[in-house]
Amino acid sequence: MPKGIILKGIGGFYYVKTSEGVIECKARGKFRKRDMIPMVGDRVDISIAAHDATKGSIEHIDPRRTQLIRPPVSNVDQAVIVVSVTSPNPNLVLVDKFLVAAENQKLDIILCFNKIDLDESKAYVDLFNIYAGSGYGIVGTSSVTGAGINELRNMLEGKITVFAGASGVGKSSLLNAVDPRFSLQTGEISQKIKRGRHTTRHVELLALKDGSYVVDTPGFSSMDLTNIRKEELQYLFKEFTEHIPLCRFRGCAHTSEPGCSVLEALDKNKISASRYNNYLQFYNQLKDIKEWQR
Ligand SMILES: Nc1nc2c(ncn2[C@@H]2O[C@H](COP(=O)(O)OP(=O)(O)OP(=O)(O)O)[C@@H](O)[C@H]2O)c(=O)[nH]1
Ligand SMILES: [Mg+2]
Ligand SMILES: [Zn+2]
Repeated sequence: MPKGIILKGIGGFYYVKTSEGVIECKARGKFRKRDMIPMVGDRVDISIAAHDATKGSIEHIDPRRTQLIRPPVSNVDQAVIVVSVTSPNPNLVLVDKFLVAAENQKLDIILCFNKIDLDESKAYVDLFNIYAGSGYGIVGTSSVTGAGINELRNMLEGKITVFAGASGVGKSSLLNAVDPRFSLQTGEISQKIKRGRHTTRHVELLALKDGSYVVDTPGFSSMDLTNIRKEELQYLFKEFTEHIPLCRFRGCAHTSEPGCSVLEALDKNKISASRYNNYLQFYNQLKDIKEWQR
């Protein structure tokens, strides 16, 4: 039975990439009965229709390693969080929310600082420094000059990667630079369409030549963290984790406790003030959420 991966789903049809090409498939009724709806990213077994080799049926779905809700894609390995160094200016509160959400989904994370061609004052060096201690992969790019694009492409190898970040930071432009065959809509056009009537955007896996996949997403301007418990938040700031066990008190919230190792690391600039302040801000927001409100 041919194996494949679901690239997209439209109106009850699933487009499955196999070694024989892309096959338009329906899902068997047994999935509906079991409440199992195929998702983009699913690895599947299909049967080919006897009368038409371009059509088929999904017979089996492999267990999902991961399952994102926004965007609805399974088996994602990593997220590239795109931040533009200027126009629009970086919003580090939002960036850290993206990072926390991606950590919470147990994704590998790459930080991509884009539009470095516009950054004459080299402000991106400060951004690099804020995140240098985080342990995330960091790359500086320009989809205009092509700087950093090879490096970025190498970071995608063999993985399913979701590109996320605020609107206008250059996600679609970067993907077009990584592979010009994608010809994704960028800039003004994409903005206009978003405000118009045709706001539906189908989630799609885009195949790179080497068998890697990428997913473009529409930019979002907010990120809800309220499903995260305040005690879990500390572990979603990656550079905190080595310090947490060294705090004097168990259950230390790292706000003003004596003998707090996170605060000590902040003092010694091992944790950046920007990251710490955002932790504190998110913590104070989560603190007031009751269990029943989740
Ligand atoms: N100077 C410069 N402009 C860029 C770069 N990357 C993207 N742009 C421009 O920034 C604008 C937004 O780019 P998009 O690729 O549409 O941004 P996006 O993140 O996909 O935006 P949404 O789809 O709305 O979330 C466009 O006008 C691009 O031409 C870059 O590296 N340098
Ligand atoms: Mg876009
Ligand atoms: Zn502490």
